[in-house]
Amino acid sequence: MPGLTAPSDYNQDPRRHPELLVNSKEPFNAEPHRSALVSSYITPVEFFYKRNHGPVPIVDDINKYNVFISGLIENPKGLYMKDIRKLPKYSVTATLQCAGNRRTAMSKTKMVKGVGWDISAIGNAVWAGARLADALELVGIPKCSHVTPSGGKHVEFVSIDKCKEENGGPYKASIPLCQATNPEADVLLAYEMNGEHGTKSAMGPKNAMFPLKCLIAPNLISLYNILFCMQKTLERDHGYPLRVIVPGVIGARSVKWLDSINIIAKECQGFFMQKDYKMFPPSVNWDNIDWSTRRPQMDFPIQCAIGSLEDVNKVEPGKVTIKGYAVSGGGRGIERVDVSIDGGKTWFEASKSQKATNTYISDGENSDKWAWVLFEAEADISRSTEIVAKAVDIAGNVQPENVEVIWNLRGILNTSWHRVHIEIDR
Ligand code: MTE
Ligand code: MO
Repeated sequence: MPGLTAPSDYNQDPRRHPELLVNSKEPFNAEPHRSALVSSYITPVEFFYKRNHGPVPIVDDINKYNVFISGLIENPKGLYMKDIRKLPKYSVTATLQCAGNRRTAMSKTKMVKGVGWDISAIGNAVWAGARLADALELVGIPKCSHVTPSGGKHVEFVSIDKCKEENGGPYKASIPLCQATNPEADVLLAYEMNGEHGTKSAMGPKNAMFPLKCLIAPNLISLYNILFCMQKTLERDHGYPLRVIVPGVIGARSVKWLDSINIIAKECQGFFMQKDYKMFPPSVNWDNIDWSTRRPQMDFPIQCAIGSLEDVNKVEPGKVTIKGYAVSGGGRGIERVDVSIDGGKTWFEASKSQKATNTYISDGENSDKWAWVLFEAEADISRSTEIVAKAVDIAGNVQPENVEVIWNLRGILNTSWHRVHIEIDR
């Protein structure tokens, strides 16, 4: 692939914030602390969870980089970064959530396979880029198409990273053509995240600029960026130079380091679509699993979690702040968040907010229907107890009470009521 290469080892992976909780080093999988996650409506890039399946690709020459669009269309075409940046720019505030979020809690019921995550394999960012629907128009596919004249019904995104699960092949996924070409679905070819300046070069241990960038104050970093790399870009971990963002859908479909787009008749047959990220019933185990019986998971279900309290927090008797996030898939907003301080016997409603705390959010922002809400409640606690949160979305969908009833062998979509035990320190 011109302009973009995929290393076979992790020596050239970027440096990451030392406070991230690392769940796997190679490939790099890490999440922020709960309290850091819920302290801002927009998740700062350095604290945004990172979920890689292989070494992070490297851009050798951004001018040579292009995305080749082909398959069941008349005129295949390569789009260079300059072509994509020429298309109208949209900013979409969208929550990205890994299907494996809260897996560690599910594995306590019974062992599951997969990277362990606490509640922070999720983040809310302002993604900016071109609409996929506009890019597909450049190759002759009209808006809101269900099928191309030659029978294309799905849009496949192919990366270049080397993934063990694909036997060293690239990560890939697809979405239906009607979603890809529907401007209202807000699917983006994103080249910016939170209006930040990404670190473009390989920042391995050998890179001399690293200590400088890491140690100097944030405003000096901005100055460095303004002087040396004017253009805002994604960070390498999040897909530099270009990634797909599919709002309202599990993170696995938002392919990073986009290399090519294929218009295909049947959904993508890659590992991550067909042999992973599918929701099985609790009765299915590794001996009787038949992957073909289930569809690839797309929209994520209603979810919420408390971030201001760790499990088994020791607190002083008195006021406790219960703060967290709530989000639903498919653009369904949050209707309310219920909180209980007696293990779920009685409930009261938390206040919720979607107010931007950052100034750049007003810059061309178009919608927050894909974004989480933060909720907050205060309660007087006098004895050790279990604090619980559960959300309801605008379609009236609720979360399951217990994790046992949704247990599945891959440990995905743990959306059970979120509980934290707190103990009174006397
Ligand atoms: N795209 C590529 N090319 N390689 C990957 O490993 N991981 C996917 C998705 N896109 C992945 C990818 C998964 S499972 C998730 S949850 C999100 O990217 C994570 O995005 P982030 O690392 O920017 O948070
Ligand atoms: Mo994921």
